[in-house]
Amino acid sequence: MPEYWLSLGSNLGNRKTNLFRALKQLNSLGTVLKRSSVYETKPVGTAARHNFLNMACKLRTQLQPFRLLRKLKQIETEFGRIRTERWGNRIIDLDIIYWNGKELHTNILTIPHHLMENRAFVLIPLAECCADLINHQGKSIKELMGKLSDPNDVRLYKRSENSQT
Ligand code: A4P
Ligand code: MG
Repeated sequence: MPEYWLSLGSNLGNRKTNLFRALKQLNSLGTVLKRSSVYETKPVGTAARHNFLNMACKLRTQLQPFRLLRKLKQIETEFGRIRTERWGNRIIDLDIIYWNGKELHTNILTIPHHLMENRAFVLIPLAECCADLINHQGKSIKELMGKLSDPNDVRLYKRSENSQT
């Protein structure tokens, strides 16, 4: 059955609640096998102004990539996400990072996610779950992390803040 690594992000409303509500929704699409801790991250790009909470998870589901993308967008819409500017503030953002070590290059969907390898807010949570995971170019998450320019923009959200309740 397909397995995906996803990145979750929120910088509007109750950010932590948004992440855990999204995880619950993801569980209805299959099984969330692993999740990282929650990280507080400085916004990347000029359009977002508030700090994000980010998390990574591993999802096993029967859905093939395009169907999964459609479901992720549905969840984002149900959360009330309104797409304004690219890279702008959002209640929830759900991105597909990896898919069974396979690649996909289309206008609608690119896997691995085209920017993930430069982004501390994606790589650091992912590394907590799977530092040894090897990407399509034979590089591990750990290796990719070594090249990050902004690792200090990501910090573990406090332990008390990290529980689900
Ligand atoms: N799309 C293509 N490939 C994928 C993929 N692998 N996963 C397409 C998900 N979507 C993919 O996405 C735009 C289009 O990308 C989708 O219609 C889909 O067909 P979107 O979610 O509508 O818009 P977006 O999220 O603003 O664009 P994008 O390019 O996904 O931005 P990112 O990369 O998600 O960046 N700073 C911090 N600290 N933390 C964050 O989480 N997020 C962003 C958004 C900017 N800055 C951030 C964070
Ligand atoms: Mg996105």
